[in-house]
Amino acid sequence: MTVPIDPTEHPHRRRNLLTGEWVLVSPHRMKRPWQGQTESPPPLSLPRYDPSCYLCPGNERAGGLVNPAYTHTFVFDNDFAALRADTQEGTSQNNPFFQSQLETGVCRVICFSPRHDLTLARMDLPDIRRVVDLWAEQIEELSQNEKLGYIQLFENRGAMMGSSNPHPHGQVWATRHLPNEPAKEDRAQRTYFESEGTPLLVDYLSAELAAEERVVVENSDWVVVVPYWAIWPFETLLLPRRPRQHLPELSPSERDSLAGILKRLLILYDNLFETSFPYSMGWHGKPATAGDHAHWQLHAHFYPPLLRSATVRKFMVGYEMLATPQRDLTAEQAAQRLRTQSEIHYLDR
Ligand code: H2U
Ligand code: ZN
Repeated sequence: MTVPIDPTEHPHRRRNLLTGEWVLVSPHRMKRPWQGQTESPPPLSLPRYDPSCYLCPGNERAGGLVNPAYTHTFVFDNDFAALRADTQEGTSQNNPFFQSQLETGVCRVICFSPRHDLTLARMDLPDIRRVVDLWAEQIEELSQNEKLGYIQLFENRGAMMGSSNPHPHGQVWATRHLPNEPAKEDRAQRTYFESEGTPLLVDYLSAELAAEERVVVENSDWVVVVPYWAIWPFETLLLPRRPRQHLPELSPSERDSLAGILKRLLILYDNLFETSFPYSMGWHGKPATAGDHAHWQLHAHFYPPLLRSATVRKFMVGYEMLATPQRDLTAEQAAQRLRTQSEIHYLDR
């Protein structure tokens, strides 16, 4: 006998269409008590300028270079880059047990604002638009380097996500090879496109808009959903309404509306637990290699670790590390919690 799944009661698993991997959903477990680790919340107020911050304008960095007196955004080569641009081409080791390939690349740090005390959630729309333009410029510029095959833009926000500094900043790492996550997404999107003739995430968004229950915020060009297969409690996926393969393709008005939806989403996040919400976010767009990437749809992932409050996070440990990710709160409940927050930042009320 087949029993219909009640997603609010029955343990079930959901498939991530972008990776082919499964997440276990155990909705009945939310009520279990928590006596484990709690985190310290981020400091309540920061100075506009911190003389000891290596990202503030005019300050010296760890490598000895001095930041200019920048007034909007500022990009520099990471002083402790994980990659080097000059490694010899094409060298690999093909021993069946010890396989390796030389990796070539570029690592840069992107300061979003000269203001030490701001976050994207609290920046003005024209300044967030400048960050969008800068992201697009980085993709455009680095894509022209034929040694680079994939450009990853990301932001680690908050000490809980390993950010080394509260000053608003992100990073770009560009590599010759396609990294693991974009490689899985490339395969899944290509397979879907070959059989259906339309991009996977364009059709997925239509299905989410019809279902409504996982939509968090939307505007004329963009939609944010808690994806059906979310792993992190309040994970979201930001999608353009129309087919767009990478950031440089966005029109001026799509960049403005992107700044708008980013701010709205990040305010909902901050309001959820009245804290500067930690997360890792990043953009996935088409690879920088030549060839047909019609199967690619641009999107951003937000992976926030918090679960119950500003101080209780989700741990990805035992079962997650050894078997499959698991969540208690359903994606629908998470979307509902986010959607019903005020759109006015708690610090501005
Ligand atoms: P995270 O906060 O996401 O770790 O990013 C900060 C980056 O800034 C980190 O990769 C670099 C670190 O290597 N950095 C510099 O390039 N110069 C410095 O003076 C300090 C930090
Ligand atoms: Zn600073």
